[in-house]
Amino acid sequence: QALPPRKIKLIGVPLDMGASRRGVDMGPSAVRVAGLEARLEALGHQVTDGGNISVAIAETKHSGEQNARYLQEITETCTKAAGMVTKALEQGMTPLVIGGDHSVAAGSVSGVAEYYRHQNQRIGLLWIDAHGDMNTPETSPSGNVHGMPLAALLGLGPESLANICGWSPKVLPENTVLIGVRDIDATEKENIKRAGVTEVYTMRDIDERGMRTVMEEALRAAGRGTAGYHVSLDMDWIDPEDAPGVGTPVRGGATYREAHLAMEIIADHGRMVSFELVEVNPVIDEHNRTADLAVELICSAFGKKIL
Ligand code: HAR
Ligand code: MN
Ligand code: MN
Ligand code: MN
Repeated sequence: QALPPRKIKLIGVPLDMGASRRGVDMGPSAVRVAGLEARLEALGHQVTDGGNISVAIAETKHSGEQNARYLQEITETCTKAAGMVTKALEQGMTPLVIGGDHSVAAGSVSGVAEYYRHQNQRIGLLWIDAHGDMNTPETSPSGNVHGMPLAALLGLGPESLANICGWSPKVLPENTVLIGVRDIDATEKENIKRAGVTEVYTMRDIDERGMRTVMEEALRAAGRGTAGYHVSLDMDWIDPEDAPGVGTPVRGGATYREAHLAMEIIADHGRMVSFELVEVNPVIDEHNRTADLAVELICSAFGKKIL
């Protein structure tokens, strides 16, 4: 049904030190329990589960600077994630990273960018999220690092995250696209401007212009001059009605069908080089239905069609 078949490398990252609400460290387990491997293999893909990256336990560590708590531990985890992602691509596999909080993206996107850099190519980035994740330690209202990974990838900081793999920035602003945002801090808004990111599609854009139009424009920008794009899907993008089990729910998100349609369009274009799904929080989920939706959306992104 889903062609062409891919070799998929599953990488779990049970990280929750980037968030203040606990529990997204159980995300990889919940998504596996929802049948990720079997459901992808039913589409004709070959899945190799690489297990979970080892992550420090918050209770055993000191949080460090309050404007970017656990930055050191998060950087260590992200560095490991980057290495695994680069290696998967070198082996001809498509990385599928399951978080964990969104700070892991500073690692996974770096790993993808590093692989393509060796081929003198750059990548695009689709950031699908209720939030901008464009804070720096200086602008963050919370000190939570999961509000900072996109700023790191664009080279605004925090420095230790920005410099994973030893270089920065990992993506250019013109190939970086925000989709579905509806909760942006005032200072964060400045950072988006400062970074030069203009491809920002808010929920209002989706309401007014429709998901189809928004996705076509988004994929064009992310794909322009790039080897392809990484998809970073924060489950809080979806309306809490359909995805209650997330770290930081925000009303007014994408509907069940809008979310599927976005993933189906990504699959149709065939230019996705890697995928990541983050912020599933089983502690506040309802009978694992957010994890189940996560698996459904991953299947759509990897080519599952209704007919
Ligand atoms: N903007 C807020 C902050 O930086 C909250 C953002 C973090 N929440 C997320 N990221 N789930 O997408 O603290
Ligand atoms: Mn298998
Ligand atoms: Mn996020
Ligand atoms: Mn978010």
